[in-house]
Amino acid sequence: MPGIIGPSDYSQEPPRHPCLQVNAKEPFNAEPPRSALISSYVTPVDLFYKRNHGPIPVVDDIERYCVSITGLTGNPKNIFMKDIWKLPKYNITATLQCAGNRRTAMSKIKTVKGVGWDVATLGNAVWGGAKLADVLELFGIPKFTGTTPSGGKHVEFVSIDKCKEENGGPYKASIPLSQATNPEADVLLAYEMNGATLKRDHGYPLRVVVPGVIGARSVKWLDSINIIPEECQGFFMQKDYKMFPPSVNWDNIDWSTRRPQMDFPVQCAICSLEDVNVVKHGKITIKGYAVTGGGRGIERVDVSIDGGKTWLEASRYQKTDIPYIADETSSDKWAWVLFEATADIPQSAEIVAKAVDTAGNVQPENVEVIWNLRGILNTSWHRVHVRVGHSNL
Ligand SMILES: Nc1nc2c(c(=O)[nH]1)N[C@H]1C(S)=C(S)[C@@H](COP(=O)(O)O)O[C@H]1N2
Ligand SMILES: [Mo]
Repeated sequence: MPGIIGPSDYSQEPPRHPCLQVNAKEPFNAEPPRSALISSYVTPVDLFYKRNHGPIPVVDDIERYCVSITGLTGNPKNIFMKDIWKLPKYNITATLQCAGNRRTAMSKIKTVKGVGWDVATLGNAVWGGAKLADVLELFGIPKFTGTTPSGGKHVEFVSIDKCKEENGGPYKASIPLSQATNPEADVLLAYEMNGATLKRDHGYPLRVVVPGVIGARSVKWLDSINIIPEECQGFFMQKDYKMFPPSVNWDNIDWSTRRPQMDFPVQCAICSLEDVNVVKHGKITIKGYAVTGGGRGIERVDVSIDGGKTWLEASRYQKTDIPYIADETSSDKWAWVLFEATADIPQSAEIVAKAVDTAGNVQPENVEVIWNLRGILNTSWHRVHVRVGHSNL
């Protein structure tokens, strides 16, 4: 595709913040320290987790860069950045979370395959861009379309990066056409993040943002959009990012039995405490995030200081720092909630947090019951241990 190159080595990687915990270097996979997440409702771009499957693409000519749209009757058509900038611009606050968030804790039950992640493989950003529904309308697909006259039912997003899982081919994923053409689903072709031009690590010049859905479907460095009759057959849709029951292992796995994971289930984590923290006296602050998928929003967060025997409800603190946008209204739907509670702990304790979404969905109590061989969707109650001790300082 003109104007953008997918390098085959790591000699052109962008600079990164020294605070990031690097879980894999090539491809670059990193998350911030968990405490960094809770100091602002909108996650600074530098500290936003970075999840890649290949070298970061390089744009050599933004004017020639375009996305090709195929699969409609007639020829492929191109859309250039100048055309995308002309469409109505939306700012959508949405939390992007990798399906592998909290994988390390799951791997402690039994080995899983995948990059190890702590609890910070997510971030909340204000994404600026055009709605995919508007772009598709430009190409003759009306809003609220489930099937095109030629039988198109899914929208596939293809990148330019080179991934070894795709034998050196690009990263790709798809979503249903009905979601893509629904303006309320807020699927964006984003060119901004937190009011500034998208950074290379996050998909410059253009990425998809599918709110409420696991991060894997928000394809970065968009190269083409294809209207297809069946969901994308790429590796990351068919041989990865599927949730299997605990009984499935690498000898009996049949990938075709499961559908690709889309919506993110309800999740939360404590970020003000590490496991294990020693506190000087008994007063602790329990702060963290809670987020759910499908646009459902968070109803409440419960915290416990006795391992889950008794609970108190946390309060929310947030939204004081969206400087960018006055017309932003979407955050209750797609964004996380930051929560806070304080408690006196007389002795060493297990602190627990669990969230409930507006559909009444709750997190599973133990990671054992949701263990799966790829280590995705660890949404079990988050537990940290605190010891009351005397500081030597
Ligand atoms: N082209 C491309 N898009 C991609 C990926 C990728 O490796 N290549 N990784 C996906 C995954 S698994 C996640 S969780 C998010 C991460 O987005 P971020 O790096 O902007 O945080 O991007 C998704 N989109
Ligand atoms: Mo991911």
